[in-house]
Amino acid sequence: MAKITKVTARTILDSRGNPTVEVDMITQNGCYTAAVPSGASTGKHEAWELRDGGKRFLGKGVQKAIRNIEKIIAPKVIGMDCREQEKIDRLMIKLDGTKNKSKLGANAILAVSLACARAGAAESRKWLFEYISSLANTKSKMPRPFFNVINGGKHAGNNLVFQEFMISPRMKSFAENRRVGSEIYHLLKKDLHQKYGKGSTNVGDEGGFAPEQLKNAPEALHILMKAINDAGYKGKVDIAIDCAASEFYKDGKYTVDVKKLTAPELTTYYLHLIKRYPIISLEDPFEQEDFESFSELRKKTKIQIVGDDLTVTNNNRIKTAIEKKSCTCLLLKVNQIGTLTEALEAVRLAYAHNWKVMVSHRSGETEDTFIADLAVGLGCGMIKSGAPCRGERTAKYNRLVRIEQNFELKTKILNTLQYLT
Ligand code: 2PG
Ligand code: MG
Repeated sequence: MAKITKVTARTILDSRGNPTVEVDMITQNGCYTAAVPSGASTGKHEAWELRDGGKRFLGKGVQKAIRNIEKIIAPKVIGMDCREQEKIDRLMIKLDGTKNKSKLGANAILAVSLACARAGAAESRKWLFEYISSLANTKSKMPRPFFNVINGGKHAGNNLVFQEFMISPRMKSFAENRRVGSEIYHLLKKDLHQKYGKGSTNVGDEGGFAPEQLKNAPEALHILMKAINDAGYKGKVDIAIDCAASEFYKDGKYTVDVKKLTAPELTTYYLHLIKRYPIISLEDPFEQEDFESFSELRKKTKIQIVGDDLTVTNNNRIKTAIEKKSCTCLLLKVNQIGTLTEALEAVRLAYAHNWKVMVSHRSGETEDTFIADLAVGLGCGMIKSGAPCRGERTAKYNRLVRIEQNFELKTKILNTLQYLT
């Protein structure tokens, strides 16, 4: 029995300088900590992030969430076995009793849920990723990274409507992918500086450059391709875009580079970009209620169509997207749904319908590296955690290199054992 003896919570600051929740779960053997991230381009249907309102932290305080953890959740989970992840998550869902976790707050519930998984892993003498793979019944695998190197939309104060321009190298190891990502990132910085001057290399919320001078997606893609080619990786690096289209949608039209486009016109624009650039993945190409336009685009291209604001890691929304054939990949964000158990259910549903899964950070992040282990444990093959720059982003990528090193070692030992027997 690995009994929970205490649960405490506190306010920490996220990467944007806003308050967020951190939890310590204490067992007889140790103290296990987890923190909750926060989005900017949040989907309408995401679980509820509880904020205090009022003057403190300009209304963004999380004291109510902390009180809910210490006064409502803690007394119920103390004495339970931290390895009972599902039981504890279901208990919190019941204690909350609302559809979107608006009573206790998804930020309160998730912090406990993630700390519980960490405690459970340690008490089971497992790496967190191994523990997650045992909970999810999946096979661990290193993911390939998607580095967001040019920021736009809500994450930057520039003119780019698409939120994220990502590069994804296809090298043999994660460490090599990280190196290639870093090299391209720095060459891009040099190119931007040369072409547009100093201010163009300031970074956005996720560590990618946010040049005011770039007017549209083709300009961003053009300079990105130059950096990839200059770095010597032509043909070895793919591009992914998160359009976050709900943010530039209003009254039936999408405002893209001054023009107001209908969904079919925007589809034509995407197809044009896909033809010209090595784009392999498009996330949220249309606004969050338009399942139909997603499926129209899906019919017309073979590249990956990712649901984020559309599906919000929520099985009801994912089911609709499956029925309507809107996507081929689920973006997995644990704080969109609020417990690890429900996030794993979303993965199960996605896998059962041959969707891929990409694990994702939020634009407001902490130093917590949980999602690195989550991506490995689920064996989903893809993670996006921003640029290869800024501590809260590199924390995840560096954790993945640590896992890879030890994972390799373990596989080697296993292979030797097989050889010996
Ligand atoms: C997204 C995310 C993460 P945010 O839209 O995919 O990159 O942004 O956390 O602001 O929702
Ligand atoms: Mg997104």
